[in-house]
Amino acid sequence: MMIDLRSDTVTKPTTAMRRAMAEAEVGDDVYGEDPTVNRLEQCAAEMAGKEAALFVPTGTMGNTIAVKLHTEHGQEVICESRAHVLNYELAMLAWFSGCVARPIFAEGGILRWEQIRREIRPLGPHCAPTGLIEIENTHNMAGGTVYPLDVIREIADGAQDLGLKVHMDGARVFNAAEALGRPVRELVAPVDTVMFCLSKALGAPAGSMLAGTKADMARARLYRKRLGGGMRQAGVLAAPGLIALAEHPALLRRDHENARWLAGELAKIPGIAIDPKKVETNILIFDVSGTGLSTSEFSARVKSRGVLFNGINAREMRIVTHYDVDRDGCKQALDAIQQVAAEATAAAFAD
Ligand code: TLP
Repeated sequence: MMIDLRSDTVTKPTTAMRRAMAEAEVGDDVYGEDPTVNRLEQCAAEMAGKEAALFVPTGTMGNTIAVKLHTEHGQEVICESRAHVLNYELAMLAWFSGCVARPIFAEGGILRWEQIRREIRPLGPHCAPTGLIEIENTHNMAGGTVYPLDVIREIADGAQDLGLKVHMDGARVFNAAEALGRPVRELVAPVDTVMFCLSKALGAPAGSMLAGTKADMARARLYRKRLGGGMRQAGVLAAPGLIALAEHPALLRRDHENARWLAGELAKIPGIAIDPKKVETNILIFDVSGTGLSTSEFSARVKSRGVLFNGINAREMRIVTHYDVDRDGCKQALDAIQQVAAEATAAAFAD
């Protein structure tokens, strides 16, 4: 059995989820007649404190629809330079919405209003105007970092004063809520739309939610159809989503504890660099270049010891903790990492 720490997307549906899928009451969701999807959308809207929510197959589709809702062709979308919307969504900003990204690098992935304000552009003879501000919470490639509430509020207030909308890519907003000890609805109250994933740390086999105003979600439904996301008897997927929302937020604390524990142990390994204080949720990003190995070599060597995780560039690797890997699994992963690093550093000295 491999210990799979590549992502929290790899979580398998629980027995309760599989049972709920088998027993789900369904209808045609394109007619709005799937009772389980309707319940999920209502439940998600309540948890997000928004008027309405829409069930979408993926986080990528949720973000794509949100960008389309708030922008016009030929505009810029401000985001952090390591944002998922910019780097991992096949240029959907451009492909579907006709926008370009205006990336800003921010320490820890957390943008501040002051940085954003400097990059906002009006329409001019040379400039494309800003159409939308996008923030990612938690920030995946910055290591699962969490937006402080006052920073979200400041960004949303500043944007509102200028008539701009804010979308939160909250793929892991439940992890942010757990880390802050605040309900999700409080974190997303200041933003216009939020997308969050059921299929990541919350453990559902598929699906994400987009939440916002009733009017925006009515338009979003049409964009979802255009993108091929009208899913008919989708209740079989919504049913595990309801369990994910009801039961799995409470499990995230354990994932965060495992991540912090792993970070503390990794920091002790010669050749590996990580600041455990920066690990706030379930994502660890650490530098293995001190071992003399490339990240692809490092992942190949841990894989041969039964552990999976990958590089995000030539020096840094990412581990994501989740409910399918308990503390014992994390210990086994740590053993493998210790062995690989020790062998590599010993070989480097022998050279
Ligand atoms: N993230 C995946 C990969 O695409 C990198 C992962 O393994 O972490 N926003 C954020 C912040 C995400 O991390 C992801 C997926 C998405 C959006 C997209 O969700 P899906 O995969 O459902 O399209």
